[in-house]
Amino acid sequence: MNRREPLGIAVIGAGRMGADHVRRIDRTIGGARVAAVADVDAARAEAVAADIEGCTAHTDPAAAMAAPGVDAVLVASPGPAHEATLLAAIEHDLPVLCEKPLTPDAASALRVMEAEQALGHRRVQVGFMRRYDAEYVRLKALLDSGQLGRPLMLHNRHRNVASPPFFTSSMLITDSVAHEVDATRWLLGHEITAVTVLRPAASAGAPEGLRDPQFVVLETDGGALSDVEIFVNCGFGYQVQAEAVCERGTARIGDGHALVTNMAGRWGGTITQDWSERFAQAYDDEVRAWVDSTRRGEVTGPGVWDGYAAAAVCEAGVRALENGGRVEVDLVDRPALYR
Ligand code: ISE
Repeated sequence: MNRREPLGIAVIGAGRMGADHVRRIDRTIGGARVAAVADVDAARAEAVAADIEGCTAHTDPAAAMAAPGVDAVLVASPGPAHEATLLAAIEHDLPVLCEKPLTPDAASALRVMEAEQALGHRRVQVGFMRRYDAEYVRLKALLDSGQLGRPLMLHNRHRNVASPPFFTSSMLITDSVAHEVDATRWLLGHEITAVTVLRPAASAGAPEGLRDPQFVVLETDGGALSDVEIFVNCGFGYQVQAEAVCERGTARIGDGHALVTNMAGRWGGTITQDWSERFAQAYDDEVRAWVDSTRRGEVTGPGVWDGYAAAAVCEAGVRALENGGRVEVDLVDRPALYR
């Protein structure tokens, strides 16, 4: 790859996330261009590609990856389609940024891990974008500094205004709590060893039959507890908050108090309404960091091991949701490539 040239990216999946990443690469971050777009819906791929000079549209991810000028791949298709795209990208030794989940379950994540190990070097970054959010980065730096002492508990709240029509009760774990699973592992530097899911009465604001909200308790190999309130039809806003309780103090992020107004005898602010607004800076910095490191020939950020660990924890979480009780997480030994 000529590193003075912009990185040519094939974006796989032109839905909400894919189209947002295309816009981000085209207009917000430097050093890269969208060379190809693929989507099962040809019209959607063409509509997204039409705005970008020299960008080709495809329905087959393999054709997009083989298109002229493609040096790297950004995967934003639905989770069940990731494995085939990742295996093809690894086969062609292409650098990848893959939206979460890496794959929907631990077995398929292991197959991707085996392929990357056979290649002999890391090629895949997983899109756990909270690791790039300015507030999470500050919390991580504070915990790592040791000033607060050992972290004992992490309290997380994750609220969405409304869930999409296809959302199922297990997706509260696999699609939403997956973020807290990664944030817990990353912030604490621990692996998650067991999951318990408690189910309060379902909200009348949730679609019929959806177990919403849920209360998830994650146990870690460092002896910490991380709890997650997940409420995907809270109705009032998009909120992601975390509070670390440590031996000598606590630290909290996500209160969203950037602008506080005083008016007519009241004080207040606004609540973001979705993740593209709340995490805009994180997405920009994540894609920018991936482009920059790829142009340097390096792989940084969360990788296949992190995607696999999250998938294994979420799988245990779904079993805990369905059968009740505490479910242990069974991870394979961490291969040398990911140590
Ligand atoms: C969605 O897929 C995301 O990744 C969002 O960050 C999360 O808040 C939402 O609950 C998920 O459905």
